[in-house]
Amino acid sequence: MYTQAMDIPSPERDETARGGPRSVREAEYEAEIDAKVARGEFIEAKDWMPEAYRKTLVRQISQHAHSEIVGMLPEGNWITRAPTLKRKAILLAKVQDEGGHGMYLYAAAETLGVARDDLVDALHSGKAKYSSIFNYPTLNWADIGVIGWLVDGAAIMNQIPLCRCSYGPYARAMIRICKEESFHQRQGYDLLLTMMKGTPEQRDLVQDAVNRWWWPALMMFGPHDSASTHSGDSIKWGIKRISNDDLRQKFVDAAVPQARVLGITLPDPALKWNEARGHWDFGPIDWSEFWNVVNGHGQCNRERLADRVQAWEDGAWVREAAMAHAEKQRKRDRLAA
Ligand code: FAQ
Repeated sequence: MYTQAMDIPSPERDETARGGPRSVREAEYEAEIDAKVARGEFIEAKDWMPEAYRKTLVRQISQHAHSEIVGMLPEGNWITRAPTLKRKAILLAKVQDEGGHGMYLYAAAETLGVARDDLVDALHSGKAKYSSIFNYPTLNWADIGVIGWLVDGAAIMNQIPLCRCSYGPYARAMIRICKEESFHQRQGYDLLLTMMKGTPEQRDLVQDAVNRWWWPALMMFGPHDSASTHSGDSIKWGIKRISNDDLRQKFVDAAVPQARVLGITLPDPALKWNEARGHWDFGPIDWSEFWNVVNGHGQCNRERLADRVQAWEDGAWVREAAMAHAEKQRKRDRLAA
């Protein structure tokens, strides 16, 4: 259902996927792909591609799509409690945007020959990952501003280079997504600036939210480069352009002056400008917390998945109605023809 798959049967590709020997033709194709990547050209859905390249794209794009969809939950929780009509309208638009990003990304993944139902099943059964960040709770209104500032800020830092990723459908989806994420980041920062001009209690709420979200935001960039299993291949294939640690550093360098303008303290006593490196040094990340959350044991993992499964089940009638309508339309078209 809903697949836009273009999975053209390829005995050669299937043989290699099973770990069989590479044919001379396949080695030639692979050299062609490497040359295309080196020239900065896109690989498109109908082009031949190495099976491992296709698999890594399906993994990354679908996990990215799941993150956008699960990412609607922490903020969605605050739509009914937004303090003004303006903030409610902004938050509604933002959460809808995240839903849209999930849809573009599922569609991009489908061009690689996978069905959306299978991707969604993998999320619901806990087989597929989604970003660790969405397993933290949103406890006060300032969390909404901090998600915009830090979480969307980290997302943009990671996603701008994906606009130049070697797979055309993913790169093109990222262009629009990044434009929208940029609005998300600004609305979050604006919300925080407003709260910081308010009462001492409002300023305390902002500081409390920053204290809770800072380290999880740094974890969004993925494990340390030395522990990043996929980076080597992904950088070789032009999927990832910048390593996890380099992006994390760029994010810290951008966030420190923004924190100063806001008037909050980042919860890291080791933050220090390093003149020689031309970057901000920062303290060690608690990787045991990161892996704990990634492996399903964070504060909200169970709740998030349960909410997604419930939403999927509640929406079954909509999918069935759409399919029934499409079937009726097809019959009508056949009769008319
Ligand atoms: N959380 O070898 P690497 C957003 C996994 S969207 C959970 O370094 P890779 C918008 C990784 O999958 C946020 N798992 O992996 C928004 C792999 O496991 P696997 C999502 C993580 O792929 C804002 C293993 O660790 N963004 O925020 C995480 O080369 C506000 C080894 O890692 C994207 O998905 C993590 N943080 O690099 C929405 C961007 N990090 O698959 C609502 C696209 C790593 O072998 C509100 N993705 N893992 O089982 C990427 O750029 C990359 O996939 C990375 C990870 C950088 C996330």
